[in-house]
Amino acid sequence: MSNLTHSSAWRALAEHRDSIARTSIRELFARNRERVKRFSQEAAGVYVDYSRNLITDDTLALLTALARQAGVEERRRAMFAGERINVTEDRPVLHVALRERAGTPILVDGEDVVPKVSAVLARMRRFTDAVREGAWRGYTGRAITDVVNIGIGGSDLGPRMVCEALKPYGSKALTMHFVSNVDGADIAEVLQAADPETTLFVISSKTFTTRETLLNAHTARAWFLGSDAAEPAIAKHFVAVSTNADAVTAFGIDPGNMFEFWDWVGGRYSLWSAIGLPIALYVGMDAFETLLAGAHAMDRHFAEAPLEQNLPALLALIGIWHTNFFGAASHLIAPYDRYLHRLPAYLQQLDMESNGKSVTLCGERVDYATGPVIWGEPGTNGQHAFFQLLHQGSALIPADFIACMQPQHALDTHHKVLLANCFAQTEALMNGSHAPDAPHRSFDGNRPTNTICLEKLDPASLGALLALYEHKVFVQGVIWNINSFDQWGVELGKRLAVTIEDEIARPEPVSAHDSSTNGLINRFKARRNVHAESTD
Ligand code: G6Q
Repeated sequence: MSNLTHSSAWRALAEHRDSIARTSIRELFARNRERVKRFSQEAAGVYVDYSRNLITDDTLALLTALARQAGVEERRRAMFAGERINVTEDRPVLHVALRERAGTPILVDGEDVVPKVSAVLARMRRFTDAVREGAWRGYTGRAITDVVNIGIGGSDLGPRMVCEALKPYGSKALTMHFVSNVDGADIAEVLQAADPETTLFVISSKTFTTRETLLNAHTARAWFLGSDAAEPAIAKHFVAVSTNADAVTAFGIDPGNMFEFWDWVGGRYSLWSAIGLPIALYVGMDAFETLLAGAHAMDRHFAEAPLEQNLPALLALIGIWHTNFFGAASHLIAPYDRYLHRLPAYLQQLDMESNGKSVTLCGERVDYATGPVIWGEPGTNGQHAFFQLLHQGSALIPADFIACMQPQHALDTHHKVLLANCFAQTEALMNGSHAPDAPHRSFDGNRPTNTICLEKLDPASLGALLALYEHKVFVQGVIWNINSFDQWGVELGKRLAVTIEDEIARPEPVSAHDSSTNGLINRFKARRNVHAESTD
């Protein structure tokens, strides 16, 4: 047994689970007509109703005791103080410093990083203003009309999701494109419609060594130079966002066109850094800074509120309740807002790359479940697809429903219907419905949900919403005693792909792998040859 599952707080929760499992969320509502008042809260403009979970005052007292026992408050302090809490990479974790707009010093190795952050933001402002105002022109003197961000993982998902979410605030003069996949179809689709005279490429890569990004960047560069443009024109059409100035220079981008960030910003936590350059190009620097301010407001709430009233902590603890005490293996994100359609994909990386770990900080294998599978689709589409399983399937799937009170459009009836569906689903999931003569029409109910409400999806509320999830993931990682800030699990596949890429390039068949891998590589080589001969 691990220290965690052996601990008094954990065992008390297990006992409590056995007694509360005999009741239902519906009964808890019947017992206390004011229940929602007790189990809902607002912070940084985000209202969370977490009353539709199988929790009582006792549950929350036991869960917060678990958090305290696990050292959540101490680790929270350590993160904000810039301590090296990412131990396997020996780095601080300071995405919160990127949103520290009050100038409160945050020290890394004795140096205040806040002025560095401000200096990059000022450069981003000068550059994005120039592009948006048409002062930054392409090599033939025409204004930029298209921005292509080339990046993957943390250098793609955040900016892409935010640009989608903030579309109503985006420039009408700029079309944003995001190329991430090494599948040539991704960049080919963008380039076939692009005009080299008016296209700006943002090469986003923290390391500037990522195979996919560099291959796509080289393809874009070759395409650009294949037009009438000559080498010096690259300076007008290629900028980089990276921590690696040498590699950026080697690629052929002037370091003067590089926007810097730092190794204490994790990839999946980097949209707040210069990785957010596409966001700033699209919505303007004022809106980008409002996004930062929204996140900062949630940071202050997370840093200061006691765990009992701390929204990220409460969501984390309720998640732990479901994952570790009720066996929930996945968690649904259901945004009832079309502009948030990339949010589930973004949260998949944030949560699953952070907490998809099974070794503790002490190097021991865990004997409890850690991060769940995160998935989702916007409502109401999901209702007509997989919601069947939520209502009547055999798996317990807790869900976050996200609703905005004000729409981004004038179609009021649509918005009423949308939110009516959102509220109806969570009610149905909780209450179920009993059909004594028709078991196939019975719904057990008792399916837990949180409903997260924003007044309106705007830069400030989006920033706060994303920070809410970041800190939720942090708290869970602390309780599970894992490192939420490394990602060694993605390394092995990357290494093997380099070997296989080399083998594919050679003429002889391979035999060094298992028979399945050998067979697939050799089949591909043989079929490529047949195809090459037939097209000769
Ligand atoms: C995120 C991960 C990963 C990373 C990509 C791209 O936390 O580290 O998704 O962002 O592999 O890396 P580069 O930005 O270095 O190209």
